[in-house]
Amino acid sequence: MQSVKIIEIKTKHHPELGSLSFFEAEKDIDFSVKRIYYTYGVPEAGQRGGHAHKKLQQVLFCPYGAIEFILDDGQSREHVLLDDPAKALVLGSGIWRDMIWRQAGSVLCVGASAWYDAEDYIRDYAMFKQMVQEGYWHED
Ligand code: T46
Repeated sequence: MQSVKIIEIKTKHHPELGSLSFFEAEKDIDFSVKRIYYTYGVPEAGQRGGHAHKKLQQVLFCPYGAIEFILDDGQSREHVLLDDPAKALVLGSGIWRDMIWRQAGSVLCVGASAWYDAEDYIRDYAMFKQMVQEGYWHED
């Protein structure tokens, strides 16, 4: 699916002292990170999301637990499970996302390309579908 990428986060493992994962904006992802937010304390089977973004790009990772993403570009759907701290999902604009917490206490961390802007959200699925049909995200 265009605008959806799964990347492996570079990781250094230590035989006794665990692992350290890192990624660098504008190198491992092709945008700079202007905002960081994280979601936690969600019960098992809790659902969040239910929106798409007009412009925002994000890198999402789950340092603890398991979170399922149901991604929809208006034509097809794809399920992605973030259950590995060294795996990240890079989401461009124009992707509807629903998230289901598959493990209580799972933590979702996000690096976003822009400051928070409520106007960038599309929270009405019918409107999202209409924007896809009208070519809102169409690249020439
Ligand atoms: C996304 C998924 C993965 C702010 O005031 N500032 C912020 O930076 C964010 C992200 C949210 N908020 C407010 C807006 C709402 O009043 O926090 C409240 C909860 O946000 P929302 O219902 O959008 O949360 P999720 O978990 O459904 O969605 C979030 C992001 O908003 C969204 O961009 O892609 O995580």
